[in-house]
Amino acid sequence: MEKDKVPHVVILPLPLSGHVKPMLTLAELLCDAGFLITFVNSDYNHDRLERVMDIPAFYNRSPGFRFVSISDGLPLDEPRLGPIIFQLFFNTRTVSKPLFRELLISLRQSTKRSPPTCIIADGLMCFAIDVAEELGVPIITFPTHGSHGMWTIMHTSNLIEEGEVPFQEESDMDKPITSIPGMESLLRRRDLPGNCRLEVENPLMEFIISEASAMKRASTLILNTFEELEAPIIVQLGSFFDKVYTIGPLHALLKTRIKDSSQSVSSCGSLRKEDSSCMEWLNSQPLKSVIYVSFGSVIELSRDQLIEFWHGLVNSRKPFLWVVTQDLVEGNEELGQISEELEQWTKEKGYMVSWAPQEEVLAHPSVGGFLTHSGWNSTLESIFEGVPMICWPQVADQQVNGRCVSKLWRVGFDMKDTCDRFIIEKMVRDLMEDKREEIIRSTNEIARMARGSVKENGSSHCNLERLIEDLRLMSLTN
Ligand SMILES: *[C@@H]1O[C@H](CO)[C@@H](O)[C@H](O)[C@H]1NC(C)=O
Ligand SMILES: CC(=O)N[C@H]1CO[C@H](CO)[C@@H](O)[C@@H]1O
Repeated sequence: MEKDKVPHVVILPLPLSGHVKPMLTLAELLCDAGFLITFVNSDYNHDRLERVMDIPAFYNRSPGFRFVSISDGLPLDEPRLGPIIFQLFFNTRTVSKPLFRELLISLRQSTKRSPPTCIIADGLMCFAIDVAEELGVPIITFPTHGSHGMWTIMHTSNLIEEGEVPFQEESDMDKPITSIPGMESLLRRRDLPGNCRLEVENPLMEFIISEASAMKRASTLILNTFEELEAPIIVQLGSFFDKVYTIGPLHALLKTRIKDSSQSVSSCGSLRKEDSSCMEWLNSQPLKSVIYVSFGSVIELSRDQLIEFWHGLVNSRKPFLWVVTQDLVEGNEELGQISEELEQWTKEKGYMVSWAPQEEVLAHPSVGGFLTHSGWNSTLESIFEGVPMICWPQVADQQVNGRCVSKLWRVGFDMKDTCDRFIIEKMVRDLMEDKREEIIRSTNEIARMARGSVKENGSSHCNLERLIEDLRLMSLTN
């Protein structure tokens, strides 16, 4: 291949860890295919990545890979969680866009590496489409949601036109939603993305609607899902995009394609230091006895909510492994006095860590259930490992994911809009024993399909091959 014909893919995630992780995984897979990769981090995330991984050693193993970073417009010492994340969204257009444009121009002029031949950008970073069009570089959009979440978000403006949104939060939250084609009998008001509970004039609504509409200007779509899980909606998405590549679960595809994936950079993609001591604790627990609890990286709980979860878990009398991040409680509110009972049980039957190696935890034979915020990436990991879920969705696509988990795929129960120790206790008991029968068969069946999809000749495996071929062609015709 001539030097100037090497595919060079510029990858631009939304600077939040749930989005960075799947993008990094894709970047590694493409690098493994012999492509040059420029991965565009925010300064904040890059700084955190440097703390958890040895980047020079990684460059040695993957000479085609380079990280660069640009500002996201927020102060470097401000944690990216809670409401400040909305500011981060808006900043992408004002702060990140001109920086990204400059970056692309300099990459083109660089004599060290061949010029970019394609951009892959997060579905919430549509400013990149403007830049790509202006500079004549092909662009692919990769919203890191599942297909159902994505399809729902794409219909936000239809929901408003049809008068289904907005609604009062106290109003009938179980009213069915009918104006999303292909999902007529699935969603209720309470299952719509968190932002649908806002006023239509809210800047966040405006942001979501315009991103969803801009995304369609990219002719190619990548999704971290697999055909067997969401086929009917994937077909519908095909009417908006020339090409749709479903290549998930990406973390599993990476493991099947790259021999030594323990060395992979995406294993550091959660951008937090993992506490592996919980693996030993899990070794000492009975088969499928443990409920694993994690609310991901951007959700904050009030003190009361944390206490409800804690009581519910303890009262269920099941051993639990709980990820309690330093900033899990809103504004780092003091927990104050904790009852003797909670402390005692937690000491005997619980284990808390500040961050867990989630993929390994879910794969551990002692883990029998997952209490999750239903972020897409956690949902996929749990599906892949055949671990049934209790969903406590809070924002964005999480509400849709929770509905799919409970109603469509029947791989868990949805606890949305409640946070009460009695309900939590009952749900944990249902999941771990009383109603496990109802869901375990479909959980195993869907896990089997997920595994099949990433194997040789599996749907996601083949789709990645096609994507790689397509990216090669792009670099030749560009
Ligand atoms: C994949 O498909 C090809 C062609 O049909 C076949 O030769 C090969 O054995 C298959 N591989 C596996 C692992 O099934
Ligand atoms: C495959 C993957 O992306 N996994 C990550 C999903 O996000 C959680 C929370 O940020 C991480 O812990 C997982 O490793």
